[in-house]
Amino acid sequence: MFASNVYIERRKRLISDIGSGLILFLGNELSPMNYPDNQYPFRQDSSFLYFFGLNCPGLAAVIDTDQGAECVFGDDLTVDDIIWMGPQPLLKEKCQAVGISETAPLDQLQPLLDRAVDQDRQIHFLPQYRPENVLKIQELLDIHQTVIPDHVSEPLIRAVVAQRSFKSDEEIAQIEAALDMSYEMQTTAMKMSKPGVCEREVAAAMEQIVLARDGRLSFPTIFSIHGETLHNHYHGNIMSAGDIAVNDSGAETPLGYASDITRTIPVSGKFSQRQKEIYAIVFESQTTAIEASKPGVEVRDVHRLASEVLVSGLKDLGLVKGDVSQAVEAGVHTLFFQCGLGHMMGLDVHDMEGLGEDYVGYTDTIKRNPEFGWRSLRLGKALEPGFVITVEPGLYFIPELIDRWKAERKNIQFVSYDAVEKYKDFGGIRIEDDILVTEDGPRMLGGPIPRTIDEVEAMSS
Ligand SMILES: [Mn+2]
Repeated sequence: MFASNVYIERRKRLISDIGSGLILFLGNELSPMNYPDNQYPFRQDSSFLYFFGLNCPGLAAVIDTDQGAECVFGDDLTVDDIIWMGPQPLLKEKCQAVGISETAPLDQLQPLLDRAVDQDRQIHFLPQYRPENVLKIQELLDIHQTVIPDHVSEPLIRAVVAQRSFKSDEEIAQIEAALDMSYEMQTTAMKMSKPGVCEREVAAAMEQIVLARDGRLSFPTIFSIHGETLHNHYHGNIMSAGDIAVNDSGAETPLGYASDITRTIPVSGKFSQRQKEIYAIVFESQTTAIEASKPGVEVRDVHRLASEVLVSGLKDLGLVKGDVSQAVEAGVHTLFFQCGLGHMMGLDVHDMEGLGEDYVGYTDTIKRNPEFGWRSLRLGKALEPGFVITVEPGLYFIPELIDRWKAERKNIQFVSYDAVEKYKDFGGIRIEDDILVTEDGPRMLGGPIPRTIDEVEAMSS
């Protein structure tokens, strides 16, 4: 964990932002896979980690903003537990390391909250995404689970987003530690991707890299020769010469910080001419988007710019015709680029998504565009120094989507369907990097991972 002062300062600011009432944080529980004692690896809630740094199950915390009091609730292991799990530091000891002096057994949480309810005090809590924590809120606060979303605290969401959106130096160092693992993952995948190798061998090698470094995957690996499927988690294809494999993968450090990098790898070691042409368009789109990622610039405008570069490149290849900006205005890019340009990244790979994407990526005046493609843009608002974002344009040739648009004669004035037909077997290309927005402009985080055609080919052959 970080120095205790980091957590103390974060909570201090939260107390002053919220002003009155109690704040209730629920940590995560161990979650069973197939029977109660066989559990998924534990992952603490990211906001709990952010404010309390305590990476163990079975905890809750209450901050009394009126009195400035903070208490962590949890039970120490019994001798029966220690027989199975070994000795652990006492909760009190763990809490001292994050600047909390008051702890209490879990059974004292309910009476404390009951007293607060009796006194008509407000109890702030965040949206819950785990069923057991939904049930805990129902029990603790006597709010039926179906209406809990109506009772979450918008001021608390906003206060948490306001802090977590701006990464401190020690957080940047964590993200770069995750990116060191990404470097190993990506370059290993480039070297391993050969004709006859199964995708899952590469996925397994990447997972070994993070496990051996006391990390884990920050999300299930996407490694596929069918990169046109945006979130393809099937790893059963045998790679052949001429295939390109999309490797969208990330690591998480022991403190919980993520990386998220995508490279597209030529299985034979060399891209074909056609693959080079599409790769070069995505590369130019990404480079342009990264350069544009400066403080004050709205990401929805960067997304539009990146889309225009994509469409302009496709126009040069004869797949699109007409005026490029009018084509993007008409949504032509969404035939080839169906998702968003990127998202915030930090303790969650899609940072704070559990708090509500629109609180993280949009504002009261900058609203999400509900149209196809645009609605998948998780982050649209203006960039500020301290934001860490991903920039991940791509071109995806999805046969079913092409067939549907063609049948509907959709955007027929802009799309040369006869030319697009020839790309239905192409697959997809995505390039993704993690960027810190600074006063001086964008900074690509981590050591450089091969990204140009020449660099990727050199590492892949
Ligand atoms: Mn991403």
